[in-house]
Amino acid sequence: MGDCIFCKIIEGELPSKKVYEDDHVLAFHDIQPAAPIHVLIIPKKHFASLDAAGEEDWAIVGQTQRAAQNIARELGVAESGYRVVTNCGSNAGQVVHHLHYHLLAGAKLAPLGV
Ligand code: DGP
Repeated sequence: MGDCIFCKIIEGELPSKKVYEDDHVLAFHDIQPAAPIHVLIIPKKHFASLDAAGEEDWAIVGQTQRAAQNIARELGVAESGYRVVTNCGSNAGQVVHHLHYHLLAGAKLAPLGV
């Protein structure tokens, strides 16, 4: 989608450190890690956020979350714990408008809040 950074990463026009890829989902390390492990998991289909998901998108949203579970296991953090979160809109601090889940792990995470 036009100037979407994550679409460019999907297309290979921008580099990324991939950790997982299948026909519908891509995961790669966040360029600005907020935890020792910080992976972004995205659908290859472009839509702006969870709020922008249409009826036809719920299967791919589920596949994206399933990938998060698999990646956490692959990275060895399923037992110690991890967080999967998506920012939706300006109050949540969403900067990249292509649905993405942050997988954060590798340390005791701060509580969620304002
Ligand atoms: P959000 O605030 O939820 O929209 O988070 C966007 C995240 O995307 C942020 O943690 C930084 C990351 N990010 C932005 N541009 C790039 C990029 O070009 N490569 C990678 N790997 N991550 C990026």
